[in-house]
Amino acid sequence: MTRTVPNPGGTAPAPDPAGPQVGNVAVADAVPRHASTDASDRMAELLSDLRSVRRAARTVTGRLGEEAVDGVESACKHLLHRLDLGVDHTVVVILGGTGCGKSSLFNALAGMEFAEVGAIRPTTSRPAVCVWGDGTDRLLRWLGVERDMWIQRDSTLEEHIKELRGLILVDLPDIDSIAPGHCETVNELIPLADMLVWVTDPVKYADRSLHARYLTPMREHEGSMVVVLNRVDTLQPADAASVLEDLTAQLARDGLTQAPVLATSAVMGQGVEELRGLLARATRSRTTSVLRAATQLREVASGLRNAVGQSTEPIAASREWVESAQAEAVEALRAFCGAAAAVDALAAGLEPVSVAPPGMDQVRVVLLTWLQCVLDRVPPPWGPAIGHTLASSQNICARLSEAMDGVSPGPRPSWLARLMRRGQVHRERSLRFDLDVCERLTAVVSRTMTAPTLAVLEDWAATQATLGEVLSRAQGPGSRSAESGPRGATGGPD
Ligand SMILES: Nc1nc2c(ncn2[C@@H]2O[C@H](COP(=O)(O)OP(=O)(O)O)[C@@H](O)[C@H]2O)c(=O)[nH]1
Ligand SMILES: [Mg+2]
Repeated sequence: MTRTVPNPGGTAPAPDPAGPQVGNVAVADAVPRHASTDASDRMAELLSDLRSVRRAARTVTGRLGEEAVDGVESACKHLLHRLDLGVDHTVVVILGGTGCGKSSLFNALAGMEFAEVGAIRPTTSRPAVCVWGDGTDRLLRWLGVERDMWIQRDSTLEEHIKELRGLILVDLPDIDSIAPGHCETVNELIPLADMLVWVTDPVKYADRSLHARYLTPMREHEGSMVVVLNRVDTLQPADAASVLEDLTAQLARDGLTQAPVLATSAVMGQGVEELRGLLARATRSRTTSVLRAATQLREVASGLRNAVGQSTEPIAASREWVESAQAEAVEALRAFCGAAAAVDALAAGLEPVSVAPPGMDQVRVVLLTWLQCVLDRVPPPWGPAIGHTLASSQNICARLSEAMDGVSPGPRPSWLARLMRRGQVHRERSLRFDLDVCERLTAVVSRTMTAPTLAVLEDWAATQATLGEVLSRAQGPGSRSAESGPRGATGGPD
């Protein structure tokens, strides 16, 4: 009574030939302690993506301010912290509504009565943890589990204990608990879990709190989820099949089409072995934590990309319109400083010409026209970001005065040259003068307006490219979803 579970392929780790150690006990069994090539490749890819997202966030912060990247750095640090704690252990949380049998399933998997089971609800108020193997202290501290709430299963002899080595199973309070603090505890632990086992039962499987508050918003993480319909012993087999079908249809409406759905009875033992096998494979694959972290990072990258805004044109096109904005600005300044009239006068052989640097009001007009052009072309918040990097009108005025200092058409041509070459000599002089003025104006506009604008646009394009790469890699040929569908992120039923 299980939704078909595909082979995720390539996730099975290679055994460690050196005979790895847990504490001082050799673990030469089916549970390899070193990452397989697949696991280390995925880890390397994830670390590189993490670096990229942090770099993108830093670039954006430099341009748009802290608020634009709110939470990105802390989310990345959280993921790095989890990865730093190692992939040898897999944190699986059991969660769901009151009385569905979470604690009973926990005990059935643990093979002992450790979690409090109760007819009076809600019973579980603090997370109870069962650890298979050792070396988990740092992880348990990170999870915030109190010492009296965890128990260790360690044996090199008992098969069912050996196969779960590396598993950290957490029994959580109820997601629909009315008791204060229970929901908060659950919500705090969800981001820390490598895998989530959602437990429901024939009475509660359509509950809004489960579907609307948790499953639908978390559908992107379905690759790290398992859904369990517990208490099937309370139904006739035919009814159990139809409830399971109904639940599967509801999950599809939530956006979950790949997560395994199991039917269990914690008290009768039905489906418990299947669930145990699934957890064993997820733990053994040693990619479960990496894949969950990758999904979390994808969510962060996607949020950042939305905040940053998507470009509608390539950077080359942006360069083109910035160049033409520069030409317009130079033309306006040329007119404001009297150069356009002076050039005409010189061409007509008139003297003297007077050219003065543009005034503050004129520079302001040029700056505002520039900004309007920017705001028309780039989405918020990049327009204001460019505005902040442009030089002030005072600064531009000062630079223009400096640049225009000493500009002159040069000495008047001799009477002989005028006589011999007629109007040609005036045209040449006027053109030379015009070129000199335009070069001086262009140098100032380029430094104070064009270069800062392009620098921001290039940062924007680079940020988008970086985030696009991270997000497309997540869907590319090497990704979990492309290999085996999101279900592979459980690490794998194989
Ligand atoms: N018939 C039946 N009863 C169950 C099953 N699982 C749990 N229960 C009972 O349901 C009640 C609540 O169980 P508990 O594990 O505390 O649920 P939790 O609140 O989800 O942790 C207890 O009386 C259990 O004995 C099951 O699979 N079948
Ligand atoms: Mg409980």
